[in-house]
Amino acid sequence: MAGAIAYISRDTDGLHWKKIFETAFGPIDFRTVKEGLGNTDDIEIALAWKPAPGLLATFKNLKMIVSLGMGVDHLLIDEKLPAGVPITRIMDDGLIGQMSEYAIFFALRHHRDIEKYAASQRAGTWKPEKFVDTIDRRIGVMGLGTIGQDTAGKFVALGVPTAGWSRTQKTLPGVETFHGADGLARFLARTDILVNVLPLTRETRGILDAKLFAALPKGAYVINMGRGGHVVDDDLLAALESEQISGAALDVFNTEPLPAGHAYWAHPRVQVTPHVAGSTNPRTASPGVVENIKRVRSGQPLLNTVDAKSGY
Ligand code: NDP
Ligand code: OXD
Repeated sequence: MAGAIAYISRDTDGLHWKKIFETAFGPIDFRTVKEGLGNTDDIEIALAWKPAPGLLATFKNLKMIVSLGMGVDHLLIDEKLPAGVPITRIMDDGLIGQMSEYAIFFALRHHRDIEKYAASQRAGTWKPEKFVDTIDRRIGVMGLGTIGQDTAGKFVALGVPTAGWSRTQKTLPGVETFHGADGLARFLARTDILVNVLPLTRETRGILDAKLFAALPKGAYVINMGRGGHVVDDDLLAALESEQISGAALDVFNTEPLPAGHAYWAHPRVQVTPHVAGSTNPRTASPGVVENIKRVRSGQPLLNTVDAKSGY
């Protein structure tokens, strides 16, 4: 039998993955961190979500690390990550679609004043809000990777003026694109609803700060589905207080779970969701993982590899 596949996540039991691998490969040696990993010298492949720092370095015969999330910051923060072992990430069409749904839902909820109407309904008041033309509610997507491109494309399909910002130059149908530090101010100045879907790296940590909020038009709305580490929380709270930012939908937080008593919980213009904008779906994520296991075992180049240097 080939080397063991280890499932390293405390969030779920991994049984879906076990079944998928048995269908693809027949009987397998599948181990989980919850049930015990046994002799870790047997482990060839590690599927990981937030592994304990230093754990992967103890697997002496590891051939591939697979991030169970599309974000990989949870792996790269491990200073002892075994050098030379390739890191790949899931490429999950289902999750990508969920992320776009999340952004579209909160953008439209803001654009169509649904929260205000919910408050009016509670008060028994018939009160049409001021009409805002869709072409005057400009979307800006920060991060034009696999998720940002899908999200931006779906906003374009809705007829919303859509821009995107990335590190390197991009050309995308219907999307006004900006890139690099030089393009950021122009991107922000034309953005009424900001969707953050950047990866968390040395360069992007704390990017959603007072300076960035001030560069958006007054009353802009923020949707953060990237990582909590992108946001300077005190700056966002101050921008909400001054109404520079009119509201925010936040899925990810500097500390997760969001601590009890945190100002976001009770903020009337903040919607908190518990890191669920996109959930890994083994059905849609597994074909790429199965393919990569075949590839690593046959010495072929891997798909969806992560560049540890750039951090994504
Ligand atoms: P990708 O790696 O495919 O794309 C990243 C994008 O960010 C690229 O367009 C890249 O630019 C851009 N970027 C990176 N660094 C910078 C920088 N310094 N300045 C400007 N742009 C930059 O990522 P995905 O789209 O797959 O995922 C993005 C993130 O979404 C994940 O890392 C994760 O944090 C988050 N996520 C959150 C989930 C949730 O449930 N909330 C679920 C899944 C993911 P370029 O194209 O030029 O390289
Ligand atoms: C991911 C996530 O990175 O769930 O996939 O955040």
